[in-house]
Parts: sequence; C-alpha cells; structure tokens
Amino acid sequence: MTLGVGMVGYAFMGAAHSQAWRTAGRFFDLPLAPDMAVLCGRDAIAATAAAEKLGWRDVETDWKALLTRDDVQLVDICTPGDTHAEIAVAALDAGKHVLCEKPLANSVDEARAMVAAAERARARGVRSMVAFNYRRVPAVALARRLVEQGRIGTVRHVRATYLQDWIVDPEFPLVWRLQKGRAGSGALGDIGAHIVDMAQFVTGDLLTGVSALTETFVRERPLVGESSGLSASGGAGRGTVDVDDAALFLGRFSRGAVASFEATRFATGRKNALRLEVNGSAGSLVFDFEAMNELSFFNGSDDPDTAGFRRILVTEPTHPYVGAWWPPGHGLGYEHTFTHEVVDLVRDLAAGTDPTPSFADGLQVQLVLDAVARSAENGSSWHAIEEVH
Ligand code: SOE
Repeated sequence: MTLGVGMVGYAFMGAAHSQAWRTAGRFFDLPLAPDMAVLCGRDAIAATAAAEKLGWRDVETDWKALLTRDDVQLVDICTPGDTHAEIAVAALDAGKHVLCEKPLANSVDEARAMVAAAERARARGVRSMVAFNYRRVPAVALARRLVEQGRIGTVRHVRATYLQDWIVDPEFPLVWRLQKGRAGSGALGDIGAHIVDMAQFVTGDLLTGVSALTETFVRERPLVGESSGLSASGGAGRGTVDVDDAALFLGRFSRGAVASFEATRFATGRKNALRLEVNGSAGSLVFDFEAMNELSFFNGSDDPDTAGFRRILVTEPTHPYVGAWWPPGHGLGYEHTFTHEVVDLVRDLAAGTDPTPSFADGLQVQLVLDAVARSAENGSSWHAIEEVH
C-alpha cells in the first residue's frame, strides 16, 4: 500500500524532506510505501525543475489543488511560517494527513487554530506532526532515553545554544527569514524553537516561565529582487529588519530545573552550532551537533580517580535508528534526521497512532517563543547597572 505525498515548497527544507521521502523505504521496513506524487510551487518553471531534481512525479502551482488529488494522502508543508496555518488547517479539514515544518506557526493564535484542526482531524483518523528534526538525531534520542532511565538523576540545569553567523555581513539581503510578516520572528523562532523543543524532549519536562532579552544588531538591509524599490527606511533598495538577530533567555522547568538558552545568527564563525548540556544530580549529558554521532556522558557514581565525561559513539545497532544504516562507527548526517522523522510518521499513520511531536507540542513551543518575545519587549526583569566613575 502507498502513501501519496504532496509537498509544498522546495527550498532548503523541501530538499531535505525530499531526500527523506526518497530514502525512508529503502533503509527502513515501512508498512506504507511513500509515493512522491506532487511538488507544489508558485513558479511553474522553477517548480518543474525542482520536481525533476528532487524526484517528484507531478507539479502544481496552487497548494489547494493538492487537497482534491486522489493521489495525495499527506501534505508536507515546507514553506515559510506565514503559510503554515492556512495550508495545514485546510489540508486537515480536507482529510489529508499533515507534516508541517517548524516552527508550527508565526503566532500562538495560528498555532491554536492548527491544534484545533488537528484534533478535529484526529477524530477521523487523520494525523499530523510538526517537524522538529533534531529529536531524531540518534544521540539526542539516546540522551532522552538515558534521562528517562534516571541515569543522570534529577535534572538541575539545562544549557542550550544554537549559534549561526550567516547574516553577520550587514549587506546580506532582507530575505524572508528576516521579515516578521513571513517568519514570525528571527533567530528566536527559526533556531530558538529547535533548542526549546530539544530541551523539553530530552528532559521530558516543560518550561513554565522565561525571562528574556533580544537584539537586532543590523536594522537595515538591502531588499531582494523586485522589491528593491524605495524601502520603509527611505533608502533606495533597503528595508527595515523587524525581527531579532539574537534571543537569550532564562527559564524554569516544571520539576525545578533552571535553564539558559541562546539563539543567535551573529556568533561569527559558528555555522550551525547546536549544543545541549543537561546537568543532573547523578550525572550530565552533552550533545554537540558538530559531533552529532557522539554523546558525552558523565556518570556521577564513577570512581573519582577515573571519572570524567565519557564519549559515547552513538553508532551501535542498539542505538535509536542506527541499525537501519551502517555498521558501527560509520556515522550519520543532518539529512538522516529527516528520514527518521518520515519513518516514524509513516509507521504511526499505518498503526493509527498519533505522531510526535504533535501540533500540541508545536503549540507549547510557540507559547515559549511568545513568552520570550513578550518578556524581551517589556524588559520586566531588567535591572540597569549604574556606571562607577
Ligand atoms: C536556519 O538557517 C536553518 O535553516 C533553520 O531554519 C533549520 O531549521 C535548521 O535545521 C538549520 O538552519
């Protein structure tokens, strides 16, 4: 039996999801065979070329056409955040399963509407998932397993950073990720969402409150393409940046752990540096995406003479997902996380179980992002420090 997929959007995430749909059934035993039926993009010529390159059979230029195609049972949303809610709600109401890229939406209200649609659809056996792919890094899934087993005891500290530097150049143009109307926020929603979800996933706990600051270092950038007319700021071909370049926040988890988060696009030299450290009463775990096949583990009950962070090579067949790929020691990459996401989704659809992370999980992250933005806006907890002369 096949699962017909229609994908909307074909840029970075579209390419990553296409690779996942192409490979999932070739490395994992799946109860449904993904059929890459149709790619949807507004520009017919570009979408046709992308479909050819990425392996999609047909092309549509209007996403609404996917909702009436008999060869589409699942809509995969790989578009900027400003279209997630409209497409997901319509697809679910039309009886199509939905995989939606992160963050779930650009606002809490949109996310709530998506959760409501997901719950309506679930009652009819139509399911949904939000694509926080880093949950499916084997080392991250192992970290969650170890925390669940109590191997680090009670969680005291969570320390998460996601550092990039792709817009340090002030002449980098005002692309959609830098426009609030398209992306909802800047680094906060784009990469901050990942570390919020990962921290909650690994600890199995939820944030109950945050205190935050955000910063926009470069407030005007060149406009891109046809929009390079007079900009809001008056300069020819330049536009105002209305999103955060960096977001830093402190948080508390429901079971008492305290946390620090940093998401920035101005960590010069850091390209996609995602790191999570969890300190517990009996040990610690550290995941570093730049060494994504490893997990560092400190066992507090080790002999002090020989204690230290142990480097676990997460490539054994007993580790999550790894057994389907290569022999121990060979390792996986960023793209494999999307394949694992699709594998779990397809297995849930065939079993009639709810995929995770759910839209409700996505809403929970959206609530954290919203709290961070509100805290940063009103600076409620900020205490200025006088300068000693
Ligand atoms: C940002 O540049 C970005 O592409 C995110 O949008 C992705 O979610 C992340 O996996 C890589 O960086």
